[in-house]
Amino acid sequence: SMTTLFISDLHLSADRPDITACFLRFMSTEARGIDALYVLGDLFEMWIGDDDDSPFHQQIKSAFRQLTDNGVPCYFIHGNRDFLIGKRFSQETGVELLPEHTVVDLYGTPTLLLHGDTLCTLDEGYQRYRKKVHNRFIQWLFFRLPLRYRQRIGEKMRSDSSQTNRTKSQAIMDVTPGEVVHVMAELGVNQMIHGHTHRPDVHTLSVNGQDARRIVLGDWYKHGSVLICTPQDCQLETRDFQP
Ligand code: LP5
Ligand code: MN
Repeated sequence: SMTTLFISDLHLSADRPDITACFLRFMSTEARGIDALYVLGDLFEMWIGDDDDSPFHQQIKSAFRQLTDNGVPCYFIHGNRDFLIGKRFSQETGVELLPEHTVVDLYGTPTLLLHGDTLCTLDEGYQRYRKKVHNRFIQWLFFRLPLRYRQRIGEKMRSDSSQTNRTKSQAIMDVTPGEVVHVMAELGVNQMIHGHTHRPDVHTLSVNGQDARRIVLGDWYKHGSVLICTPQDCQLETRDFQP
């Protein structure tokens, strides 16, 4: 019905049944019959491999499978928590994995879609770390470990990350304004949609002398968060956990 929905940063986990319930309701109600659903990363709190087939993961995967079977195209861009989502997940769900920077035609407007972590160029520690964990060989080694060990490594990385984040400034944790302009100019787009920073907003800016806009999606920590785009406009909305 001429609607495209964007979500990101749900950080789904078995520990947060409130988020899961809100997401499952979203999938079985307002996501039905739309033109497309885009998930721009951090769908999961963490992902250590497609072989982690817990009942919780099965529940989430079947929600995507039902939607794609109903004819709604679903797309996913990796976040910094779930960059290990792979082909098997895609086959099981019917969700198409897109490259980290993807330009789509959003009702006539070329729009760059990305998670947003690549725009945080002042966070040098993170960018160095990112390069390592995106390395194919390091990932191959990681996947050779039993699931339990990967789980433990993931949990350790999570606690280290929230520890170091406390000492980082807000400017370092946000996108670098110059990088936003640079990336948009390079790809020749006037619109960008991303998540990661958990600062939902619509920013206007100028790229090569043209009006541009950057839409930032919200996280699902206290409520659901969705960007609703129609041929007319895009609107950020929230969804209560307890409707
Ligand atoms: O995630 P969040 O919100 O806490 O902070 C992010 C950045 N942190 C991360 C780390 C993830 O949270 C951990 C996810 C685990 C995934 C599953 C395990 C996969 C293992 C894969 C092995 C192939 O993304 C944080 C940013 C913040 O966003 C804001 O943008 O600042 O960045 C960091 O905390 C990174 C530190 O600054 C640098 C840590 C250096 C550690 C180097 C270890 C390298 C190990 C490589 C080999 C396994
Ligand atoms: Mn993120």
